[in-house]
Amino acid sequence: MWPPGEENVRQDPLRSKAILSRLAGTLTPLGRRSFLGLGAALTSSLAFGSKPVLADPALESPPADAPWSQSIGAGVVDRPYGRPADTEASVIRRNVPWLTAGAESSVSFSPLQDLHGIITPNGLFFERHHAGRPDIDPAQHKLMIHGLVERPLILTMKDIQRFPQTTRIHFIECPANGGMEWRAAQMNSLQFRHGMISCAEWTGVRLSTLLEEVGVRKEAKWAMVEGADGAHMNRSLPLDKCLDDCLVVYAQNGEALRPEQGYPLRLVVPGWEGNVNIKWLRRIKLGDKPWHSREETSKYTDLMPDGIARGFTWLIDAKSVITFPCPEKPLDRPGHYEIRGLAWTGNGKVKRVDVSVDGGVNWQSARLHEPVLSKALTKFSLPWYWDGKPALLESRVIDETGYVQPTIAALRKQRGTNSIYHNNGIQTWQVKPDGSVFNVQLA
Ligand SMILES: Nc1nc2c(c(=O)[nH]1)N[C@H]1C(S)=C(S)[C@@H](COP(=O)(O)O)O[C@H]1N2
Ligand SMILES: [Mo]
Repeated sequence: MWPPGEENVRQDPLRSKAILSRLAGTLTPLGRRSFLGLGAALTSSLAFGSKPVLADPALESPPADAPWSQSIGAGVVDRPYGRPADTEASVIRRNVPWLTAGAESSVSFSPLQDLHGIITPNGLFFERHHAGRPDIDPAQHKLMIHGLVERPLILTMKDIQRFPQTTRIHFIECPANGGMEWRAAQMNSLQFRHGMISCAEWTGVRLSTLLEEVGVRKEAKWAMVEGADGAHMNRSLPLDKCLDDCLVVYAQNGEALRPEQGYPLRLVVPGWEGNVNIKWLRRIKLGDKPWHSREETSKYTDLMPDGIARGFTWLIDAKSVITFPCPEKPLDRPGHYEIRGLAWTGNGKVKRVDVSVDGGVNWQSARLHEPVLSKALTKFSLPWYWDGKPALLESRVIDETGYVQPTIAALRKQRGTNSIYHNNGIQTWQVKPDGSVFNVQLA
């Protein structure tokens, strides 16, 4: 609701001093009063433009016809599979060439700055491959389920599609998202800083249904899940999670999975780190202990300051980011804006998102946009009048378990700076007087 009630305004006295000194001399003093004052300004002027427009004679007759209004457009046969407008050609996945030795074991980041909803279009879903993208013939692809089961099985794609269908919306985030920022802000870009997250509507069969079909032996405690790519990427998953909410999917946003996302079959492990969401899924083996595969020993562990590595850190803790404004989408000029962003948590639903425009001194609750789904991206927004002065924009999510997204400083205090994965620290965007936006970290 706008204007915000008093209960929506929070202050963090610990951060006030440091931040206000950073902004010293450039910002008018902030506090509850200035936010309520801003509320009054917004409600009294609903139009976003400043001039009254009704008297303009240019608005009395229909608009002049542009070239595209003077002829017949293209027919329906030139695009049997649709694609975006040519003028949207810059809205693409991008990779960082220096990050990996080659393009086959690499990552492409989703252009979050150009996306408007909680669903990532299939062609823009981020990619992370360890041995490139295999091209698989679905007629030959099979899923083997064996190990500690009563009736080992090999299923074809046709077999799998006969089981009862389930559809759910979930995000997938690579835990390395933001992994370059443990020591300092490095990537001056929303796409490269946060683009290893995407969200889709997945359709397939519950893993629990398949496990019921093969019959889980009572000694079974773990499942090893393995891909058909050249890496045969594999991970160990506790059986409880497999039986809880994992999906074996063949469709993404209503059509067959894209090859990049694991066509013809992938595992979706809701709310857990991207790496366990095995693509090109070809085998599930049940056992009584974890496998300690490469991906859970030399990778996907977090080296703590005392030299001990945390392992099996599957959960994606609550995280959020402001997607407008951002380095790619600066502000044109002072005036009314809507701060927009995305929040998510592997722990269930997003409960609240707070937004600060002064580096975490004052916080207001943002509006959460429906639908708010479990282990899915959630959209938030907050009206903002930018007065043309420097600002430090931050968002902070609180999930339904009460977990509060930490600052990067707090994360460092706990985990040091050796980690790559699971950086869910609060993002700060610095807005300069010319409207440009920069990735910064506050001490
Ligand atoms: N078989 C297989 N599965 C895989 C991978 C892989 O290289 N091979 N990469 C993993 C990693 S590290 C991540 S973050 C997610 C990325 O999923 P996406 O490419 O659909 O975004 O897939 C996971 N599943
Ligand atoms: Mo990953």
